[in-house]
Amino acid sequence: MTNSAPAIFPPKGVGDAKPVNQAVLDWVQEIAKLTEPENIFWCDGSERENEFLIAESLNQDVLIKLNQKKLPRSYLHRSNPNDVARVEQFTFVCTPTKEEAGPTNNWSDPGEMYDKLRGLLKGAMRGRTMFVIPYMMGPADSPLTKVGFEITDSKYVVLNMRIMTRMGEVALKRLGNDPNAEWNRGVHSLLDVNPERRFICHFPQDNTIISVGSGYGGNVLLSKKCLALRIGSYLARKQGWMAEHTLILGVESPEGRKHYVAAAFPSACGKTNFAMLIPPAHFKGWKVTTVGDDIGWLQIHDGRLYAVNPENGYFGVVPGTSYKSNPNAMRSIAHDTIYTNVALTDDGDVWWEGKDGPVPARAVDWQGNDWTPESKEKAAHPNSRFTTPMRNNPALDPDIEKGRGVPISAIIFGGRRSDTAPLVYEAFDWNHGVYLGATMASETTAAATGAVGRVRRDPMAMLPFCGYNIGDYFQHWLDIGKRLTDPPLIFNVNWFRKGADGKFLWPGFGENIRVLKWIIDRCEGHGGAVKSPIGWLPSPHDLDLAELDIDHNAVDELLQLDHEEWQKEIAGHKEFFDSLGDIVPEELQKQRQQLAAGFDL
Ligand code: GTP
Ligand code: SPV
Ligand code: MN
Repeated sequence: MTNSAPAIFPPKGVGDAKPVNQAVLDWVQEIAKLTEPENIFWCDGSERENEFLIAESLNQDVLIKLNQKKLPRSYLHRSNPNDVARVEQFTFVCTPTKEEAGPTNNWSDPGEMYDKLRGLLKGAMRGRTMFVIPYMMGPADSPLTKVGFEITDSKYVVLNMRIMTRMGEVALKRLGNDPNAEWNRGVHSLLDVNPERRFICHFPQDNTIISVGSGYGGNVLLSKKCLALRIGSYLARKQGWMAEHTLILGVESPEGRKHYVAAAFPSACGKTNFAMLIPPAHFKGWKVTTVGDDIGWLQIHDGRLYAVNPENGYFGVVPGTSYKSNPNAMRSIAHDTIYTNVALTDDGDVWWEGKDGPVPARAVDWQGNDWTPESKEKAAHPNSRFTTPMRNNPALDPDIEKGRGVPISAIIFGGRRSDTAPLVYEAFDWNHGVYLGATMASETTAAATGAVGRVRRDPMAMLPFCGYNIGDYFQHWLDIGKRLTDPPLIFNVNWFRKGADGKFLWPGFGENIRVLKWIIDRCEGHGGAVKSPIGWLPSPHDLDLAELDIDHNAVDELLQLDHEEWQKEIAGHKEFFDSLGDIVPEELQKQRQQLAAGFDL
């Protein structure tokens, strides 16, 4: 059991990378006094340290060694079955007033929450090792870059943070010894991995995160959703930039023209896949490169938006990943990868639903039970994940370390909608685009605990990640628009529309280049479109569908607006805005009225 693992005592030179900043040292002492660990392990992210922690993890059954011939330096981790996804119901934004957190966040009074968490953390690391992880989010020379420290009692967290962030010396160097420097305080403890004692809490005013009772993903890799999005969005509004749940990709035409786009899709709705897209044969000469697959930090420079990826690795959805759907991901996860909650085969390989090749006759499922193709349970958990360094990605963009970021030509919103939302359409202008983002909806997925497949409003794919009042967040988007002289065009896509037979109408994956090309055409001022009440829609002949095996009717269906569905949709927008109350900016109410008028409502 991960939570009862005894303290580890590393050899000399490992675990003693103490930072010089006194503010950090004081804070670590304060947390140590509270949690009473057996010893403190100061992480530096070095190869030697990593080897030591992997050896310890293998000893303590935190990791299982995979077939090193097939998957060099790769390991499997099985989480507690009660702990397999983000827990939105236990995620809190603790601001002085409830209004600051807004209607879409769980709120608690900071004083009360600190008291409760201190109670839970008291003596929580007795007999155990406390790891201190210094990390940096963003390229070394970016003005957007942030430093964080995560204290944790989980080796799995340390091993993952080393992949997901720029960890160790670079972070310490960036922080320096200024006692007033800005840095994020993160505290994580597994406790007894019990959902009743599981809280993911954010204190934006203190730049502090405390997470207890989980050992999984976005709940505990505090750099990711907690810092880069929830605290990040709070800081971004204060400091005039944007922190978004968005991939960033580069797309180069055969003529050598290159654009970058940012695409905000909710969890498990296709960001990693889109960011690593490989075009089909017909699109010879087109090339897509990955800047980021999950989070973008955007700033204004000379009236344009530029984006950096604050992360250093990918924590990606495994099921459905194959050489057919995402070859770049498959190559990335062929080595130096931590797999969580996938199935294990007899020869020490990993398996999951949707992988290439034959289904194994037997395997051990994600819970450690024997599995055969006849089993009712899935072999891999639907939210099983890989953690892999971004440098493993053959399609990594060369400008990943550019401090200013890459210039963004288009922002794409998208959700998982089996009906209503067409394959693609373009907003009339920035403010209309903000409306598209603010009203987007998507079917829930296994990335968070709770019902799957329920349509919910997920503004800008940030519903679970906006660290402050969503009305102020909408206004921040509108305000950013006012500062842009050359704003990106804004689009909405939906890869997931289904036909009457319940099957996806659009082939998706690599074929999404056909939609991306239309988007780029529009950015360059060519590319046909017809005006509709919801925005600019391509006609079938505006999309390059050559050599695509798709029915004409399917294309018509993908691009069609069903008036009845849209009447319901617009009612849904109103219902959502009404549920938020008077915090919705006037401009967005105006946009809604215009949209309704377009449908004679
Ligand atoms: P998070 O890491 O949770 O933020 O997810 P994500 O947005 O990066 O989603 P990801 O690319 O991992 O895709 C999630 C699931 O959707 C996987 O099972 C994919 O195989 C599937 N998927 C991705 N793109 C497409 C597509 O274009 N069409 C279809 N039908 N499925 C897709
Ligand atoms: C998401 O849920 O959007 C993820 C996975 O990217 S997690 O890191 O668990 O949040
Ligand atoms: Mn995500």
